[in-house]
Amino acid sequence: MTDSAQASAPKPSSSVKLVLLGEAAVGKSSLVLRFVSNDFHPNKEPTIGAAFLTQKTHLPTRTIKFEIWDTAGQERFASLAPMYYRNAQAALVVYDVTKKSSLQKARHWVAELQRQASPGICVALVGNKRDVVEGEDEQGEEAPPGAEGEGEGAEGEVEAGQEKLRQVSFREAQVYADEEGLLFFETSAKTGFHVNEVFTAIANAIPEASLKGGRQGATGAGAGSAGAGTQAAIMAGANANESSRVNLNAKAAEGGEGQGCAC
Ligand SMILES: Nc1nc2c(ncn2[C@@H]2O[C@H](COP(=O)(O)OP(=O)(O)O)[C@@H](O)[C@H]2O)c(=O)[nH]1
Ligand SMILES: [Mg+2]
Repeated sequence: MTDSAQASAPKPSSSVKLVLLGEAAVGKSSLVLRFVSNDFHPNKEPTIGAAFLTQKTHLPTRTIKFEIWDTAGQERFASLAPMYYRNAQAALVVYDVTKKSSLQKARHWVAELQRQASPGICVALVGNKRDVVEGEDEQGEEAPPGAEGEGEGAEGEVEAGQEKLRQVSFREAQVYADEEGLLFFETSAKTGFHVNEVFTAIANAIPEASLKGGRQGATGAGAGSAGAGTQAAIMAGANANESSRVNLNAKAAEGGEGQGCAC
């Protein structure tokens, strides 16, 4: 028997270093867990430092092996982030659609990437926890493309006395992503909604010229050799090589004018 993949000619394989950034508890680790293991933990413990995982995405013409650095969102780890986005070809900047402040934090990360990461980095803005607002969206106001009932009904028709859970509208984030040249998705790590799509879109958007073959992509901080689906929790600053440290003197500030990503 042959596998579903027809082994006529092996597809070229390339490694892509991808970093996840975003406020604590927006669901970065959960998105990675969904992508790598198709699993979800309702009470996921916070990431300490950063975690390294790998997963492959098969495109029609090539295989992309993502080398994923999942960073901790807490402020005390923020200064370590450059170690992880340095040399990254892709970044997921994640916010939580039920938490307005997390989009603000995402904007800061985008600005920092535009100033300090590799010029051609492909950045995707990801609004996670879509499942939480599913019921509200069905009432019309914020229904994103693809959802039923889009655009119909008056604004804000949530039942009287009921607090709206959605704090970031699809349109607001879409407009921002368009302005900055970012890919944009709303996702749910809980249900798996759009999770594979984010990674496939990134894989498709990485310019051919910046794809490296073999192991060359694994040049991140203390890049280990964790196998597919394994997790090597890196206590950033403890295990990371001294030589991997970078100058952290530039602080994130708003209004950074960077060039758009290559995607
Ligand atoms: N309802 C819902 N909860 C989520 C989703 N993604 C993550 N969570 C929960 O949000 C909390 C924080 O998730 P985690 O992945 O640790 O966030 P991180 O700090 O950004 O890595 C955990 O309790 C998760 O179970 C999602 O898509 N929907
Ligand atoms: Mg985490």
